[in-house]
Amino acid sequence: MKNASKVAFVLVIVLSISLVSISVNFASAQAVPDWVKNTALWYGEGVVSEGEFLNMIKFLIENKVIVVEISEHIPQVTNAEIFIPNGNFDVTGAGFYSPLNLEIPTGTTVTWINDDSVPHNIQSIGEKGKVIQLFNSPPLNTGDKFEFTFEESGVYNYFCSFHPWRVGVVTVS
Ligand SMILES: [Cu+2]
Repeated sequence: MKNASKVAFVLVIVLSISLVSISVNFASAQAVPDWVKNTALWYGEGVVSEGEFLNMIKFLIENKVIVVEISEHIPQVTNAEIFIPNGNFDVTGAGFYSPLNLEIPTGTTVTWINDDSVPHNIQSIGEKGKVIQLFNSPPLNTGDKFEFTFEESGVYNYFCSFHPWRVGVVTVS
């Protein structure tokens, strides 16, 4: 029982070193030196210390008997789009931003695209519904785009200053 828990402990250590991938190079398994085998045996018998045993594991990794592959961190580039649909200008119409509440992870670049027949702009607004200088576009003619990258989580409201009844939301988490 004592030995089993030691083995479990070591497995946890090794697995936490490499969250990505571990493989054993069986081709060189016969190259495992006797001192490694003895260290494992003696560790099981309580003769050698945990430190010596872990040094032995380290030796196996450094000599590629245990192959540890750690993939490089590749930053994820995420993009999302919000369409300003045809008829968005019409206060009596249903031309809501699409999507009306965009939910995205932090680091996402959002592109607004004006698909309406008249110019619009995108103005970030604060809690009281007034324009704040966070993301603010010039007038966007039909087909024009505006983009902003959301680096911090939060709920962001915006509207079009020409058609202030059009309020949209970007939720970043
Ligand atoms: Cu507008």
